[in-house]
Amino acid sequence: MFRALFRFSTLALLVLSAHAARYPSFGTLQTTNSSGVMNVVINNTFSSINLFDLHVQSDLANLIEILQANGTDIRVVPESPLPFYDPGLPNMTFPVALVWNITQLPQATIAVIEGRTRGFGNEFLMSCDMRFATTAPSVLLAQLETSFGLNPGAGGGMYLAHEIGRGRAFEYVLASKDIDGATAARYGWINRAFDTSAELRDYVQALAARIALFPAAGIAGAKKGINAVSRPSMDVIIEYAQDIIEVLAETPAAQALSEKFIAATHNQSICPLELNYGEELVTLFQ
Ligand SMILES: *[C@@H]1O[C@H](CO)[C@@H](O)[C@H](O)[C@H]1NC(C)=O
Ligand SMILES: *[C@@H]1O[C@H](CO)[C@@H](O)[C@H](O)[C@H]1NC(C)=O
Ligand SMILES: *[C@@H]1O[C@H](CO)[C@@H](O)[C@H](O)[C@H]1NC(C)=O
Ligand SMILES: *[C@@H]1O[C@H](CO)[C@@H](O)[C@H](O)[C@H]1NC(C)=O
Ligand SMILES: *[C@@H]1O[C@H](CO)[C@@H](O)[C@H](O)[C@H]1NC(C)=O
Ligand SMILES: CC(=O)N[C@H]1CO[C@H](CO)[C@@H](O)[C@@H]1O
Repeated sequence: MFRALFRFSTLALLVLSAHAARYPSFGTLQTTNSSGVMNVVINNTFSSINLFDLHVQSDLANLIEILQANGTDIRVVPESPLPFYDPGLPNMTFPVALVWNITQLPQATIAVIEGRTRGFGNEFLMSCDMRFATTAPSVLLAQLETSFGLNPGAGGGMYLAHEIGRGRAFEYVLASKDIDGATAARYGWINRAFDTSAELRDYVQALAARIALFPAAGIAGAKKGINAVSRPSMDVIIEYAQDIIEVLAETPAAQALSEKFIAATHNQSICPLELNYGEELVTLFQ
């Protein structure tokens, strides 16, 4: 059983799924585990920018199912395409249910960030218990939906309001600004930013190993209490994030902006607009 942690990175590779999975498996996650610590690396080879897309969501949903059962083997179930609404939480859409489920895993979750993580990617980071990054220029975080005529539909703005405060949440969410690792650490968006990858990895592995020493029940119990006072409720996320984005997504303004973005980034491939969205987004409005 995994008492502690799994670690996410925007780095590295390959995968495996030893279990018969409920959703299709795409091999976007590489997991290794020992001594109660599981490392999970997200490497989405279906996307040149490691997009948090349906492939990653499908693989993560399968992993969540294993972790919810505390690492025990799961039953064999037929593969099915991703549903729009989550079958187990029918008033939540699949991605919203996915990040909601991550918040309440019994294990401690630690996100390790070494690249750009925006939009739903940032909502995923906020759903983890802790976040660590480097101060490298490649680290840029953003909750950028407003620039698409949308709102953060999985509750990212709500989590940020709690982590960085109301005024800063408005500044970064409404202006869809990028934040670098050092500033993110100063504001509380992430726990800490390290100067090098080696320091980052050493710190997180030591933290994980330490947490993994302790009995699982205490970790799960402590998480429930912290969640109760720091995480928006399911109803608040549904009513004030998910329901709003569903309406906004249908508006001509939002659809036009998405189409413009897809065209300008050649369907989200590596280009200045993707890499440096916070600075470059103004070109979409010229
Ligand atoms: C992701 O996986 C691909 C294919 O296996 C590999 O070439 C690439 O190096 C991996 N990326 C990282 C950052 O490890
Ligand atoms: C997994 O472990 C946690 C913490 O000990 C416990 O609350 C939960 O009921 C367990 N889940 C299953 C499916 O056994
Ligand atoms: C979320 O967890 C519930 C159980 O609480 C499960 O029924 C559902 O399939 C899970 N969904 C995802 C996307 O992990
Ligand atoms: C969503 O469904 C859950 C049960 O899974 C229920 O507790 C909650 O009240 C529902 N919320 C909304 C806003 O429909
Ligand atoms: C963009 O790429 C995705 C795969 O990442 C593909 O499913 C989709 O059809 C592409 N869209 C366009 C407009 O090329
Ligand atoms: C969930 C998971 O990946 N569990 C693996 C942990 O590592 C052992 C071997 O070290 C595997 O047998 C488990 O399947």
